[in-house]
Amino acid sequence: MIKLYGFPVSDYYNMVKVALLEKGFQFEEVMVRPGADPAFLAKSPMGKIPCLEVAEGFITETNVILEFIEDSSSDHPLLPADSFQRAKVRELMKSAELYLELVARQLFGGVFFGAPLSDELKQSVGAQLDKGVAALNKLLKFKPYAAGTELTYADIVLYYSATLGGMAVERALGRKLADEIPGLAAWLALMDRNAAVQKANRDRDAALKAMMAG
Ligand SMILES: N[C@@H](CCC(=O)N[C@@H](CS)C(=O)NCC(=O)O)C(=O)O
Repeated sequence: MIKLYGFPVSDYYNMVKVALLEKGFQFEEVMVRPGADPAFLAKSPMGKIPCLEVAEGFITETNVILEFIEDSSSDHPLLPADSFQRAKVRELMKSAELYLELVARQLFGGVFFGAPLSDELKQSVGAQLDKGVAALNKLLKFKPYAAGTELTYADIVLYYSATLGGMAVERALGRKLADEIPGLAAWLALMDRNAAVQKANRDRDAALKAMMAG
């Protein structure tokens, strides 16, 4: 059976988990924290999560895993059939990751793990965010989904980038993504009703609770 290695608090892990759930794959979750444990590095060369194990071996890098999931099952496609529209979905996936998730991620140490958050860092992230948000506003459709009328991987990547990233941005910079991205709030509410997202979020919240308690 497919195994998903990682930790349910991770936004990248949840992108893959939601895709597997949404496509109806059977899989087992293996709890592992990212790091330099040689046994894990043998599976995930950078020690990052998520990592997917299939019959043939291991796959890392979320966007690559998502493409693999799509290539592995034609049921319930999460990419459009038309090649231009597929590219537009991939453009949104990449933009959400590069210009929102990875920008906000620079704040995670300060916001979630008590590292120093310098004014310089906040200013730099704020300026990167201005550009990222402007770019996303040009690409997002919200009709009602991120790339158009159907749920795609762009929704899944954007959802976890905008929720965890949005939390860090709000706490560190006092900026609410929903105030800057028209349509985001209604779309987040739509995504919150998705059964796969609900399952991943329930597991995430339980893992967070256990982390806080222990
Ligand atoms: N490029 C990786 C990024 C994944 C990633 O950053 N995962 C985090 C957890 S959310 C991680 O493993 N961090 C540990 C590290 O960066 O060493 C992907 O697309 O899967």
